[in-house]
This record gives sequence, C-alpha cells and structure tokens, in this order.
Amino acid sequence: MTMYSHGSNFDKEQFQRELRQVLKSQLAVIEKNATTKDWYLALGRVLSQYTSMNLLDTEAFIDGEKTRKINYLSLEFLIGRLTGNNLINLGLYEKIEEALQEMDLALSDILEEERDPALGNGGLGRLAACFMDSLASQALPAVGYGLHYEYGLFKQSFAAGRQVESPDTWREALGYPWERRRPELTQTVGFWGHVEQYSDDRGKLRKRWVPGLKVEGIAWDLPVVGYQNEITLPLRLWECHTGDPFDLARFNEGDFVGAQYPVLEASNITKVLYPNDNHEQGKTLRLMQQYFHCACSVGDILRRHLALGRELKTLPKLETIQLNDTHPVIAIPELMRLLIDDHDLSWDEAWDICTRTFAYTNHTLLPEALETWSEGLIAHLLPRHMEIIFDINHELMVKVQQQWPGDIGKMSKLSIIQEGDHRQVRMANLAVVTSYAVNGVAALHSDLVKRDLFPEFDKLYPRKLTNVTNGVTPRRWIKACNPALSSIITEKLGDGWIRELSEIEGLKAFADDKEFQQAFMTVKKANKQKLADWVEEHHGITLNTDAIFDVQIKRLHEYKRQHLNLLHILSLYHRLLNEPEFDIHPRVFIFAAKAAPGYAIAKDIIYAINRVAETVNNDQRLNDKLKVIFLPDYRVSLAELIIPAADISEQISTAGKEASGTGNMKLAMNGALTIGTMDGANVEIREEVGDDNIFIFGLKVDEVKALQARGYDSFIYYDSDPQLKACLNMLQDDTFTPERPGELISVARNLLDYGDPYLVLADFSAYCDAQCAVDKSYRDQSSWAKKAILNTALTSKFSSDRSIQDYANNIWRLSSVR
Ligand code: 73E
Repeated sequence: MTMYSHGSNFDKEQFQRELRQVLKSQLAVIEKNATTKDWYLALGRVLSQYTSMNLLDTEAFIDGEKTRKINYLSLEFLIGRLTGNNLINLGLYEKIEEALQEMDLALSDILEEERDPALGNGGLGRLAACFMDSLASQALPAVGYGLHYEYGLFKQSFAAGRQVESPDTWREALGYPWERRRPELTQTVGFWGHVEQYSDDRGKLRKRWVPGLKVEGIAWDLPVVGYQNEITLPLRLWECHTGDPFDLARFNEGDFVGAQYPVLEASNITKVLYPNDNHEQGKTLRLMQQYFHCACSVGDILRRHLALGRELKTLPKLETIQLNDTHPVIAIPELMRLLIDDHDLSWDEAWDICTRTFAYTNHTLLPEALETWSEGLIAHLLPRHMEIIFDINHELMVKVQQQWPGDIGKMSKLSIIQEGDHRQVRMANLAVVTSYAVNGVAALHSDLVKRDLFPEFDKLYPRKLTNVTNGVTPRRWIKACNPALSSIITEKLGDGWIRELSEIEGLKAFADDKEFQQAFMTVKKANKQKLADWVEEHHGITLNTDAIFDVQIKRLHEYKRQHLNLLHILSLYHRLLNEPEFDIHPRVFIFAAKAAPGYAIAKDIIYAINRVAETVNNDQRLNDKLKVIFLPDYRVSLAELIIPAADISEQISTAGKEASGTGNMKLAMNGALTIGTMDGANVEIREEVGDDNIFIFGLKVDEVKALQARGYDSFIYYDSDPQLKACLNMLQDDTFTPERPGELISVARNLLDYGDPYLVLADFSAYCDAQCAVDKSYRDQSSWAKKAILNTALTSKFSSDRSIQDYANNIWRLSSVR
C-alpha cells in the first residue's frame, strides 16, 4: 500500500497518466476539449484516490491502538476548499504544479474552480475545521461527525445594495471529488411513535421506543489530511434518506396526503444548513437535524467500539464525545437510551458511562443563542428521550437539594426543565450536568461562563468548568493563504514553524531589522495588490494600495458592531468635507459579511454601508482619501484573499459579547494590527503582542454592566457630541439616498429610539480616538512594519495546534499515536 506524503514516492508520469485517464474514462471528456473545471474535477478525483487509501489505512492503524479516540460532534464544519490545502499537507503541491505545467495547465487557475463547501455559518464551524486539521497534523486519533447538507450556507449577492440570498449547490452537477460514500456505515434513525413497556425473556420489566417513522443515515467521508505525516482522518457527514414514502396504516385508512406528511418532513432533514449564527429559532426541522446527526454519530461510535470486541463499560476509556456547543446535546439521552434499552445496562451503569464520555464546549453567552426546546416538541418527536431527560433532571434536583436544602430558587434556576406556561428543556443545563468537562473558548469568556452563566454549577461541580482558548490552523491561515509571507519566514527560520508555530517567535529578532521590515512590507503590498486586482476584475472598483486596508470581515450582527465602523466612516467623510485642516492617510474600508436572512436590522446595516460606499467612492472632493467597499458572498476562500492584505483588523464587539473570535487571530498572524475592544480573545492577543502593537479602546465588561445597570441612554451621547450627531443625522436625511430621505433611518433609530442595545454610541468617541492613533501610527512606516512583524511573531499561542494540545492534556487526556 502506498502512503502518499512528503511527495517522497510521487511518480510524475504515473500521475499525468492517471489524470488523463480519469478525464476520459470518468468525466468523458477528451483532452483538447477539457475546460479548467474538467481538469479541477479530474485532479480532485486522482488526488482523492490517494487520500481515500490513506484514510482507510489510518483507520485500521488507529483501530489497532488502545488509545482514546476523540469524536468531535458538530452541526457545522466550515472546511473551505480542500484541493490546495490537501496538496500542501500531502507534500505534493510543487510536484503537482510542475507536472501540470508540463501539460500546459496552471495549478492556481485549477484551484480557483473549486466551490467552497459552505457547511457552516461562521466561527463555530470554521473552528471545527481548524481543529480537525490540528488533530490530523498532530496524529491524534479522531473522527469529525457532521451533516451532509445538500445546500450549504446561502450565496449572497447585492441588488441595488440590498442582500439577496440564493441556494448554495456546493456539490454541483458532477459531485464533490473529495468525498466518498460509505454505504456499509449506514445507520437507521427513528422519529415520533411511542414508548412500550414489556417483560424480557427473564421477566424483567423494560422499555422500548417504537418509532413512527424510520429514516436512513448515509455516511460520506471527507479526508482530513495531516500535515506531511501520513495521517488522514475522516470527517464523516451524514445524509438523510427516507425509504418507503407511505405510512401504510394511514394510507389504508384513506388519508393519502396525511400518510406522506411525516416522510415529506423527514426527507428534508439534511436539505439545508440553518443560516443563523448566534441565534436559535426553535424550528422542528432543526431539532430533527440535531437528533438525526446525533443518532447516526452515536450509533457509529458504538458500532466501532463493539466491532473491536470491546465491552461497553470501557467506552469512556476509549472514546470521548466532544459536543461543539449545545447543538449535538441530544446525543446524551440517545446514548443513555441505547445503553439502557438496547444493551440492558442499569441506569447507574449507563449514567456512569455517559458522565465520563461527554465533554461540552460553550461558544456564546448571548441569550438568544442559548438553546431551549419545547418539552412538548421533544416528547412528540422523541418520546423516550424526553423520559430520560426527566430522569436525569430528577437526579439533578436531588443533588441541588442536598447542596442547598430548601432553596427553591436554586432548583428552578438549575433545573434542566424551565417551568412556565410552555415548559422548555434547557440544553446547556443538560450538557453541563452530564459532561465531565465544560469549557469556554477564551479566558475572558470562560470567566464569564463561570461568573454569570453557571455560577451555581461551578459550585456544584468544582473544577468542571475550564477554559481552552480557540486557535486557527497555521497551515491554511498562513502557509496556504499567504505564500509570500511564508517564504520570508522560512528564509529566516526554516520551515519548522508550520508544524510548531511557537518557532515563529524567532521573527522577533528581526522586528528592528530594516531589511526584514522592507521585505515584510513588500509582501504586504503585493498581497494588497493581489486583492486590489481581484476587486478591480470582479467589482470594477480601483483601490489605492498605498492606503491603509482596514478590514472588518465576519458575520453581520449588532453585537459585532459593523455600524460603529460605519459611524466612524461617516465622521471621516463629514470632517474631510467640512474641516479644511483635517487630513488623513488614505484609507480603504473593506467589509464582508452575510446577514441571517431573517435578521432585518442586520440587512439594513448592509444596505446602509453599501449606500454610503456608493456616495463616498464617487465624491471627487475626497481626493481618493476614502474608499468603502462591501465585498459580497463572504466565505473561506474570500477570507484567504483578504486576510493577507489587511493592515487593520476590526474587532470591535461590545465587551462581553464576542466569546472569542478567530478572525482576530488570523489577521494578527498575517501582520494586521488589531483595533479592538477588551472582548473575547482580543484580551489575550493584547497580552501576547503588547500594548504598543494593538489599538485597544472602549468600555470593558464591568463598565458595560455598570452602565446598563445605571440605565443607559444613548440620547445623552447624541446630544452632547456634535460629531456623532452629524453622523446620525446624515443617516436620517438624504445624504446617501438622494430623493429618498429617511431610507437609512432604521439604523439611526436602532441606535436612538430603540435604545442602542450594544452601546455603539457609548463607545463612539473612544473608537474615533483609537482610529486617529492608527492614522498617526501608519505614517511612520518603519515603526508600523515593526508592529506588524511583532504581530506575526507573537501570536503563535493562537495556533489551533496549541488549542488541541490543551484539550488533549486537560480534557481528553490523550497521547499522540506516534
Ligand atoms: O466568538 C465566536 C467564537 O469565536 C462565537 O460567536 C461563535 O463561536 C466561535 C468559535 O468558538 C459562535 N457561533 C455560535 N455560537 N458561538 C452559533 C450559535 C448558534 C448557531 C450557529 C453558531
């Protein structure tokens, strides 16, 4: 068996033969007619033969080891394009590039043909993808479990400045070349129905769930290629298939349409990714997705365990199930059900296994994102699971009574069941009670999880709540997306940093070196030019690469405060036009963000930015000092183009709201300076790079709380700050919407009449001051270069390899299989 890595046993002629063969035999295309797309598909198919073999070999290898395995359960894996990344990790990039060149083909053009698999919304899904890369690259045994959505996150375009959504058919007509269907892994999943009591052979009274409908879960494996180490882990995505389209009983009773209804509902289970980030809607189909995902994944984990002849009681020793937020928490009652009902374990035995198998990561404190499901809905869809949840809650209430005798308040606060007219199941409580470890995703966030979200649980289960600060993979986010930066780093330090990012600290020694500063800034300029060329080609806007490229790229959300950025732009516009003495270094403000389709104010903010951009970009009086561009369809591949070109990274959320952020890490590593609040991982970035190399501003968490407790009144800021007043007034008149005054009024209203829930106005003046400091600082190019170099040199903590090491050491207690 050939293991393809390091490109050591790569045979160029054989590869070229295989490529031509696949083109002709599988795609039915003759070479002289082949389009770049055909070559992309052929290349993907050839390379995926290598990774498929590596995947099966890794699987067999790991099965033979008695180490604990990680099962990473996530409803989202925002993997991005695979071809370029896999080539790098296989160690084949240059070799394939050369082999293709001989055939008159440009690898870079071919790579552009791949559609991003957009199987996630934002940071949470991208984190899961970075973690898989780090698990594979550090040879840790793991499987990623997710869903095989037919449609990923919607495509975004703008019509007259407004967001328009269209479906994302990421697999296109001919399928995605990297995936493999694994029919032998098919799982059966039930829904609805009822619970029966019966006596087993030995006369023991037992329960079983008789589902009203069963569907099939088909496994698709995507290869997660470790960095030049011969390891390939599976990312296993489940696709739902419904079988018999009729409920025969109802059909025979004459209810023709009704008989098909549950099947119609079930056949949509993996149709589409829910497009909400940090917001839960409580839709039945979403719960069905979650359960389908969990039933398939837990079923597969047990299948693997039992197939190796292992006993159930050794499950916690050999498998950990990491829950990526509460979205897969229904896996807990599912495992309890399987252990008790199917495998005849006692409650205590099953509970003991579950409480040593599950670990849970919390990603958000936003109340609208904390999942609760109506008890009635769960009882209807998953009747046995609801019983089990009640039983778990009963035991919890006994424990709470022991800890705080007679304290009804504590009981109602900690209960998994939220009382009220419509009782709700709190998924986070279920997760905390069951899991052996619970972590937040940045130091500040984890402190707030303890202090504000779960103070009582912290008391009830000392040491259970911990922190693992997020990270991003340096393979994709430096090596692959920024080859020019990578080469100058490697020239100075060798290429060890790709595997062990802490080695990049060696750059610190060159921060004052004029020659290296020059090289670093030349790379930055070239990356800005590359972005500018792309923008020119795709959007017809010319960008001045001498300008500061100021970037805010992330989901559109009020708490992320893109509208604070907008207000500052308005203030610059206003001052440039009205204050003859006022001058700035040219600046290009770059936005990219999708808004959830149902999030009206988020869409209004996009519209406002687009209207302002149109006016500002065409105002000749500004002498090219100010440009604003909102790039449509933000996605991983666009991030890979923007991040290397950024001078300034906007991380300006209201303190306490952004759990971590990960774009902040990618941008800093690529030499962008952060302008940010003391929120999420910004706090740790500041700790690493030092105060001189970051622009921190605004209210801190405790100040935000105090201000809100006092009663926040945004009009006070509006009335007392003429600059701010002028900006908000521009949104309310027709400056940006000629002939249609008031079209942007909803944004202003949100900040004034609706109380400014994220304290934009309170932070406005501090933000403008920080931006002023940025402007001043950029004028000294040598000092700026030094700051940028230090950002790259001092952010190795934010490698996802370090995050995974933290999980491995402190939560999973794992060792590498090497
Ligand atoms: O701060 C980010 C964090 O960096 C946080 O908002 C995000 O997770 C990132 C990775 O830890 C996040 N996304 C969601 N919750 N937190 C979420 C919630 C519901 C649906 C989809 C995503």
